[in-house]
Amino acid sequence: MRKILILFASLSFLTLGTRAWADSDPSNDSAAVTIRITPNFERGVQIETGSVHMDLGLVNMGASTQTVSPATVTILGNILNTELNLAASITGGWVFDPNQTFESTGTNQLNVWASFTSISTASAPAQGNEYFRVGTSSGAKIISNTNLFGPAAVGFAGSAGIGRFENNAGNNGPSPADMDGMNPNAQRHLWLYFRLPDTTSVSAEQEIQFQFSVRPGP
Ligand SMILES: [Ca+2]
Ligand SMILES: [Ca+2]
Repeated sequence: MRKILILFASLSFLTLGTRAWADSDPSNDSAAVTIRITPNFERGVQIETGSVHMDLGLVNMGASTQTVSPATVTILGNILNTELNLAASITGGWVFDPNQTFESTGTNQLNVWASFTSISTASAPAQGNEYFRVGTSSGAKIISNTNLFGPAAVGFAGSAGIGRFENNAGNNGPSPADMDGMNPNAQRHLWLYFRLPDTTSVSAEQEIQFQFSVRPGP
């Protein structure tokens, strides 16, 4: 019995010997410094129209015409996940057609489409369900009650999928054509398609301008 008591006392002493005690002011037992760095990022867009015929010339009333060479749109900068907004205007007296239909019915109402493809698409696409299509959520037609349009999202603002002015390749096409979440140096081809109204009240040349601006995705 005496041996057991001695062993117990020895174990208790060992336990007490390894116990740590807090010092009198624990608040200064560690210190840290925080450095702040803000990325000086850049987000931009560039359009090259080198071989695009910008003057489509004399076009018959009710007829269709389109750009036969693409304008190349390049995403610039060093930050990921860039998307585009499109604004457009007509100078000369005409207005945009107000409906997501293939034909306009009103005097001076110009049907205008803008479609993006991957840069592997080198020849002008035909109008159909994939390119220059109509539709409220994914149509490629610019509609307005006036000569001014937008700015409106190309693709989807806040999400991904097959949005406006994109082709049906959407997010999963055989080649990159998605207009959602693009990264620096991404390139797309822009094609423009027009169908004239059957009647006009003005004879002057009509000038259609397309303006792209960047926005952060998704
Ligand atoms: Ca998006
Ligand atoms: Ca998309």
